[in-house]
Amino acid sequence: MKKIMVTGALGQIGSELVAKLRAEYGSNNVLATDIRVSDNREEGPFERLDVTDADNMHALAKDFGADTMMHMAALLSATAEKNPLFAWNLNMGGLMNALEVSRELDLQFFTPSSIGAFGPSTPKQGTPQDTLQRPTTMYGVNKVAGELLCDYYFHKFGLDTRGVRFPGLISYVAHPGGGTTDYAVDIYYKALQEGKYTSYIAEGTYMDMMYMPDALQAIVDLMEADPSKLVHRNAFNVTAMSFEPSQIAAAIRKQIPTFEIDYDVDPERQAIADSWPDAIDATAAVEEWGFKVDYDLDKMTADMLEKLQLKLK
Ligand code: AKB
Repeated sequence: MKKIMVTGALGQIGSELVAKLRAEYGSNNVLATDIRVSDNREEGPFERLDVTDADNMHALAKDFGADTMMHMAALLSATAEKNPLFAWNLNMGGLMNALEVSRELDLQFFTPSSIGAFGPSTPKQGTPQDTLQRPTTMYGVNKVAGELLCDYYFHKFGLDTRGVRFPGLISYVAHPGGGTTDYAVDIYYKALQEGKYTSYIAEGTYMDMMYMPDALQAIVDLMEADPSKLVHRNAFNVTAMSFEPSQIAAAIRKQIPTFEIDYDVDPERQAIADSWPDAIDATAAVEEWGFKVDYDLDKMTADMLEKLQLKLK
């Protein structure tokens, strides 16, 4: 049975990932850690951890008897752009510590990269797995460096590092904090609460997206994959859909016919979105470890609105 330590466990992905892993592998086999304090500790082991504190990270992983590290703690793109030095220290310092602890204790390792690892010179349509990566954001610089570091630890030390490039992730559970793709979550809340949404991303701006259940399954599937089948190890392109704001609005209108969208573009987040691909190609993930998704835009929208309605009651 696996013993998995998760950093950033109260974040957008972490909070649902911990629940999924506990359901798959048993509550006591998943140690949730975060810089914040959890209010539902009774669901399984939880420890406070600042990922820039390497000694504490090592001690927690060792005491828990971890055999797997899932390093999720990171600042997202828009927040990182507001405080680039802090982002470098947290995103790179945290990752380096997590890789070192994993090397010292021989842990299987997962960390997510992002579509943010691509830049304006990357092909925008059908973005290949292996392509130009010259991002123009601090988040993107961190993600490319992180992908390379994870590959380095695999080749140099034989560490079993694995990762995906996530697109925007959409969920009704935890709110994303400080991402560029967050509009695609906010829009569902506003649709139910106010019947209208003002988008900070311009009409016509395509970005890749995925519903959280598919993202969590992708992590589990990649970590369970036969290593002999993996040509790539880190940063597999994964995506479920690509849309622009008026298309998600149209999908919502199928459920809420009176829903309206207008635009008040935020130049900073728009510039980030413009530097990212429109639609990436996930063929390598499909071929090497059977990546698949259950949700397209309409199915996700129906589920989001149903679950969110219950949550907002
Ligand atoms: C963000 O918008 O920063 C993230 C991402 C695509 O990595 N959701």
